[in-house]
Amino acid sequence: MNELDALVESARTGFAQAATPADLENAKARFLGKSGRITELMKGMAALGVGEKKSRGAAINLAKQAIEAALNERRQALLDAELQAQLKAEALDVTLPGRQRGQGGLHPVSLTLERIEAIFGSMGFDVAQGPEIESDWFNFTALNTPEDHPARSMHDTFYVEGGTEAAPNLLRTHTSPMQIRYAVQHVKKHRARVDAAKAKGDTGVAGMPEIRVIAPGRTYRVDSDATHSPMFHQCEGLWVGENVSFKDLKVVFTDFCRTFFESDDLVLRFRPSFFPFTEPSAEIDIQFQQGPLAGRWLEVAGSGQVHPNVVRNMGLDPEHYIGFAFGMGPDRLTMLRYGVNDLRLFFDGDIRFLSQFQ
Ligand code: 2U9
Repeated sequence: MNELDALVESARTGFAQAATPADLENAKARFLGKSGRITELMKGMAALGVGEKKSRGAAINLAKQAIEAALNERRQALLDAELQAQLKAEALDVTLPGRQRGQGGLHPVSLTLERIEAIFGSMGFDVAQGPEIESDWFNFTALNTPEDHPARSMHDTFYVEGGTEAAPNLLRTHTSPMQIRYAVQHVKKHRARVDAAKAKGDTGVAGMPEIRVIAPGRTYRVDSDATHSPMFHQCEGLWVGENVSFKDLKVVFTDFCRTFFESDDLVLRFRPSFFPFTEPSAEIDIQFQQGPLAGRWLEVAGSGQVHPNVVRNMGLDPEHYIGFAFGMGPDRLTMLRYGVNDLRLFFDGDIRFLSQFQ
C-alpha cells in the first residue's frame, strides 16, 4: 500500500472511531485542516519539478477526495444514529391500551333520592327544589313555628348575617320552606289563570288543581354524632286539595314504603306525635316481616294534617282546603336499605365505601 492509500485508510479508521460529531470534527482537522496531513503534503510539492508536480498533485487530490467522501459518509452515519436514538427514546406504542379513567357513580344517598323521586313521581307528585339559605319567615314563621320555639334556638339552627326575605339569614333546617314557596306559586298561578279567563268572559274555569309535591334536598342543623350530621338530607311531601284525607296519606305512604324497600308485606304504624306545622300529627313506623330486621318497629317518617295557619300562609282558606304532609330522612332510609350503621360513612368521601353501592 502506498503512502497516500495508507493515509486514506488511516483517515477512515480515525473517522470510524469518532463517536460524536465533535470527535469527527477533531479527526477531520488532523487530515484536512490547515496543518493537517493533506495540507502538509500539498506544501511538500513546492520542491518538485513541473512534471512530477502534476502527477503528485493529482494523486494527492484523489486522496483528499477519498478522505472527504469518508468524512461525509461518517457524518451522515452519526446523524442517522442520533435520529435513531431520538426516535427510540420518543417511541410511542400506539397498540398499548388507553389509561383507565375510573368509572364514577352516584352517591348512595343520591340513589335513594332518585328512587324516592321516581316512586312519588309515579303517583303524580311534582319535585320542588329551592334555596338552602332561607329567611326566618319561610323556614319557621310560615310553618306555624313561633318566635320563642326551641327549634329556632342557636343550638339547632345555623344563622348567617341578614334576616329579611331579600337577605335570608339561616341554613334551612328542613325542606318545608320549599313547599310553602311551591304552594304560594301554585295558588298565584291558578288565580292568574282564573283572572285571565274572567277577563275573556269565561266564568266556568275549573277549580284549583291539587298540590302534590315532594321537596328533597340538603338541610342543616347544629348536631353531630353517629346518627346526626350537621348537613343531612330530607324529603318532605305535601298534598293539598278540597277532598284529601288521612286515609290518602296512609295509602300513599304505605305504597311508597313497600315499593322503596321492595317488600309487599311491610306493615306501617301511625303513632300520635306533635309538630308545630301539622295537627294532628303522627310518627310513621315500619315493620319488616322478613330479613335481619324482621319484627322490629323502625321510625321512618313524621306526618300529619297541615295546620290551618300553614294552609292560610299558602294563600288558601283552611275552611275549603285541607292538606297532608310527611317528612322523612333519606340518609336513614339509605342506612336501613343497605344495612349501614354509621351515618358519617356517607359524608367521609371514602371511595372504598362509596363504590360498593354501584
Ligand atoms: C308544609 C307543611 C307541613 C312536613 C313534615 C315531618 C312531619 C317530620 C321529620 C322526619 C325525619 C324530619 O328528617 S326528619 O328528621 N319530619 O316528622 N315533616 S310533617 O310537614 C310539612 C311540610 C310542608 C307546607
